[in-house]
Amino acid sequence: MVFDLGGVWDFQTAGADQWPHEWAQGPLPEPMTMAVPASYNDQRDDVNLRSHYGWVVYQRAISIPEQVMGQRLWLRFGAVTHAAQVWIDNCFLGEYKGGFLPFEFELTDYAMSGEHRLTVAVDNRVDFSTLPVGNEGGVAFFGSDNPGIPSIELAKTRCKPQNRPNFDFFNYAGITRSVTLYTTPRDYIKDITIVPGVDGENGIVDYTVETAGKGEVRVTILDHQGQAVGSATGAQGRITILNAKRWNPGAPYLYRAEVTFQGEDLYEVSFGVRTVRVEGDKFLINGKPFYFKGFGKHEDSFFRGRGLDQCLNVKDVSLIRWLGANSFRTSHYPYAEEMYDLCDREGIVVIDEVPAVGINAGGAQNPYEVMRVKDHHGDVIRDMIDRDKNHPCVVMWSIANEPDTEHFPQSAYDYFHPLYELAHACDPQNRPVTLVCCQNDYTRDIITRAMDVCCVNRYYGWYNLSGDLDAACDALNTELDFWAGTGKPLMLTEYGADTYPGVHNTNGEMFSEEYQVDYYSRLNAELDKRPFFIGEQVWNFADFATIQGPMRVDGNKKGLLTRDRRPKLAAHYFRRRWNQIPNFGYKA
Ligand code: GCB
Repeated sequence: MVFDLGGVWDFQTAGADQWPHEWAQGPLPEPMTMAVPASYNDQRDDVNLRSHYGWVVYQRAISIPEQVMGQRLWLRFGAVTHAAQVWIDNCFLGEYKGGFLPFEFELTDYAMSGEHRLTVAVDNRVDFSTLPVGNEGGVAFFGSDNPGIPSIELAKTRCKPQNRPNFDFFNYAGITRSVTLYTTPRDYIKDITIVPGVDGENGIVDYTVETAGKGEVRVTILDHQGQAVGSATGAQGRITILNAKRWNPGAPYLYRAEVTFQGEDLYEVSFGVRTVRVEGDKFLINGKPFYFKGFGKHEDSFFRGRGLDQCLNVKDVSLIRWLGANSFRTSHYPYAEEMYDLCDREGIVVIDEVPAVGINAGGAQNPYEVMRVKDHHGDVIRDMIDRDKNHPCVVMWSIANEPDTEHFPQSAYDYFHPLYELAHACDPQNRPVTLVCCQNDYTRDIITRAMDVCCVNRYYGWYNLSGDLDAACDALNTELDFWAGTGKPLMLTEYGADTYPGVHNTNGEMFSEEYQVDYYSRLNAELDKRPFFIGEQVWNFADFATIQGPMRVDGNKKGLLTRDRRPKLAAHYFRRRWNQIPNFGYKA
């Protein structure tokens, strides 16, 4: 049984470093209402919520029905950003660090049937020990300030403690994804791992079932119509599907593995028969050279912030298809599990990224010495792959976005190479692994070229050589010559231009809708000439919220769509372009 705990909870803001733990012992003293799941920042018209620093506390009553007694009872959170401490009545259940992955607690020994109080304290602070990375100790730093001006330096020391993200998206926080109570038998299925393969026309399914307790495991594979097409017994095994249909981008086919344990516990997982591998400078899906057409995205919307919104996810996937795209990267954190289920069903290809963004001090410091994230970084890679390993839509893991790979190239190599190996070791399907690098002196960077695919974010014509598209194309070509020499596949995981919707300009100058179209059409013409160039993911799918600052007018405006998902001129340009580019064989 599964009980959804979404709804309107009690909520109260607390201190920066601490929250009063006595709040867990009874009703919150002065609660306000807050919807779950959703970020808390934009739900109410209160600047203190938008800019809150530190802890908040959520609370609600839960009712445990008599029928579930005797079974195991679990409390599961899809994600709480960025750290959580959870209490049931007066008992501390535990804590979790990391804002974008699920965690759970067993309640069996804590909760009898009847009514209980659930308290969840949430910390939104980002610093040198968190992923994503933020400023240390709540001390203000404003990237654009001129250093050394006495009045400004003094004012900075007197600022109230605040989050200054080392990343370009609003630091939304709260209970952002589903909260559920669910039951299992005493002996139960803990995990299922599926590794699909192909043998001629047949599909191969290698499976492993992890259980608590001993007993018979049965696995039945069902096709789309619910017809059994293969079965086996045992916790590990291989099943052959005769004449298996492939899961393909844009043409997905899903099978279902129905697993029973001791005849009592039943668990189902969907999967696709497809292969992924890099060969030379090609990215092969089902043995055919795939071309990525798509986006970097964000989980971001009005009012909910980064909260789960299934309707928005369906809308976004529909727009991805309308645009003729086939893929996106989960920049800059793992998305809600529901989105991967949807992409499996819709045939959208996903590059799955951990929240490792901001490991970069612009060269001023060696981030690999001053930031304390390495162990946590390994944990989020392990946990993300563990969560997403069975999804056919996921074709590559991204272990970071824009770390410093240029100023301390050897430190970057020593830091990331073990993480690259860890990602490979964690993935039963052994998908390609990448790291997304920022605009840099690529000749100094030795780790990006050590990845399976070289993924680069480039802003020639925007942040660099601003407004001069001839110079931008010149620079891009010089860099493309360099990557040609590596023999690796290369793709752009970001390129883009801020575009204020409704600004038009006959000269096509920056910020106008015309400039965004010119920018992409000029650069794309160069990319099209390069056979090793395997994909264009624009920045960004839609406009999104950021911290306020002189570089951002009501957020980041590089979307092809506005934040409320209306097309800019460039969306129509890409729709025409992408509908003419096939998923396979574009650069064959
Ligand atoms: C980047 C970052 C992305 C930013 C983007 C921008 O390189 O990866 O998070 O939003 O640039 O628009 O500046």
